[in-house]
Amino acid sequence: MRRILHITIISLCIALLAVVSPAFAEVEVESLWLRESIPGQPNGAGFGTLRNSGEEDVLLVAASSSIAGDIQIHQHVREGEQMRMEQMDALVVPAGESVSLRPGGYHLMLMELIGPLVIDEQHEIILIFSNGNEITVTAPVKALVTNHHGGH
Ligand SMILES: [Cu+2]
Repeated sequence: MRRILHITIISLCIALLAVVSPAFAEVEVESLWLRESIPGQPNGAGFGTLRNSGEEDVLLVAASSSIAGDIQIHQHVREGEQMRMEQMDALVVPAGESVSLRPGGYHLMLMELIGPLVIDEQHEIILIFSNGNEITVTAPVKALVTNHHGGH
């Protein structure tokens, strides 16, 4: 009797584990926002956090929006004294980790904007991941606020 109960409990545990651990990676997009357009700049930029709660690495492979002719994935790379933007084929979001897209780092580059990005407007951005996830996010336009350290 005791033995049967024991086996039942083990079976239950295995069943629970199967439910709790997803078989494939899960990606979430958090607080995606777009930078207010700078006059004379035909391109825009998007920032936010990509979170991977799954057990496998996932790559952001593409993005699109009706407000831009194309969206590229960019990073900033240092070249001597200067920072320069470089297009990436994909951005890796490691298993169980999150990756931040922020000014001066990784970002979405909105090419050929159909119009300027105005504060408080919202635009839909579609993010496509290597695991087949296609996530549509409504991103607000915000002013670019730089961090002031000291300022004296
Ligand atoms: Cu860029």
